[in-house]
Amino acid sequence: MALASLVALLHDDIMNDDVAARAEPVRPTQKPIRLIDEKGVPVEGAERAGFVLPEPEMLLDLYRGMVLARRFDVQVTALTRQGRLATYPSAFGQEACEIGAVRSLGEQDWLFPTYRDSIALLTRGVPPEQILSSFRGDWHMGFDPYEHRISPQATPLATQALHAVGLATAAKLKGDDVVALTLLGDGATSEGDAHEAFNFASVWQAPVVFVVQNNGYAISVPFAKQSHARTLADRAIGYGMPGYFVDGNDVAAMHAVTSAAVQNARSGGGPTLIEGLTYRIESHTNSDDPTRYRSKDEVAHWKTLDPVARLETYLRASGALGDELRQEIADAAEELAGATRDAMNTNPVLDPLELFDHVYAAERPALREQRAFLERELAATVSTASVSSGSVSTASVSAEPGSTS
Ligand SMILES: Cc1ncc(C[n+]2csc(CCOP(=O)(O)OP(=O)(O)O)c2C)c(N)n1
Repeated sequence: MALASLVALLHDDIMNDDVAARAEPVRPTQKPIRLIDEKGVPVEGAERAGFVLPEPEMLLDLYRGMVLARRFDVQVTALTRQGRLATYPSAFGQEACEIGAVRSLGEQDWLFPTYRDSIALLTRGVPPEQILSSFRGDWHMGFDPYEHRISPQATPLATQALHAVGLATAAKLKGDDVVALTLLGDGATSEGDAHEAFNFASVWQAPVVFVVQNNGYAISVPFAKQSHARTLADRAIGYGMPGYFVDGNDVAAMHAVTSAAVQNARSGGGPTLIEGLTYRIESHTNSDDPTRYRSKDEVAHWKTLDPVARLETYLRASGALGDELRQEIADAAEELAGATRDAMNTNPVLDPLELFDHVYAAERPALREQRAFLERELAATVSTASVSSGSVSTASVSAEPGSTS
């Protein structure tokens, strides 16, 4: 066959009816989708983009989840400052993104989180001491991924998005009723892994939902220095999947949009990219000083958009949340904080060298070298620590998400 005919045939094959019939992907809205505004008032009209407020019971559940998550987050930040944990990336201010997204999953679905998403794990039922074990410096992840259907909290940016696409594609091939939801930061979308995940999720029509928490910064790098795109949700158009630009501090909107995306994935509609516009109120981790790269006014502005206060105002005004229930939820949050403190009140005996025990059945030379390197480092740390304080800190041997680059 002549080359020209072959090329023509291939062209016909590529431009088949299937491609021609593909629908225009949903285009992200100009303004972020909102259902409840920053004053706690329900939004009407175009800003809702056709989404409706979740039922009062669900809104109360989301409120409870956010109150518990915030109390946990504040407690863990305090414990980290006391030296009980080596590191903790706070999600203060991002509760609506995390809890709105996680609450849209069924028990059979999988979550692929990052280091910042501890409150998402908490909301899905992982006990505090299991969430915090790796942040204390233990070499293992602390919880059973199969029991909770949650992958390890990824520190290398965007790798978890590829894992989510892999699991979702496998589930689709096996005919399992499973959706994978992955949480990414805005900085993570600058990684090649995010591109590969978005692209192949769409090519394979994998049942996966990407939720990007755009909290304005990748450590100290502001969003404007990472992307010239209007929104990250706009990128979905290029990948041929629906994209939604959402007010990430409105848990009602986050839940409504993510639930629709999960439902769409479950019924064979393929992946969705959701961008929640939010803000990290705390520092990147306990080793970061955000005053060096953002202004007091900026932080103060975002505090006025607080996701927990917003839903509380709405629920109180609508009569769904009275004083008694509010107190009950506050008490449950205190109980959780107390249990978290108690669980962290011991110094675990950690042997960092155990890290090497379960990597290969037959240890390789490179690994032996790394073990020897760590042994030398530990010996140096022990001698410095015992000179200065007479004790060894577990903090000195743990990875820190912000310092891995
Ligand atoms: C592949 C990779 N490159 C660099 C880093 C170093 N690093 C740790 S956190 C971070 C910023 C991430 O920002 P973002 O994805 O927006 O998430 P956020 O911390 O704001 O939630 C960077 C660059 C890393 N962990 N992994």
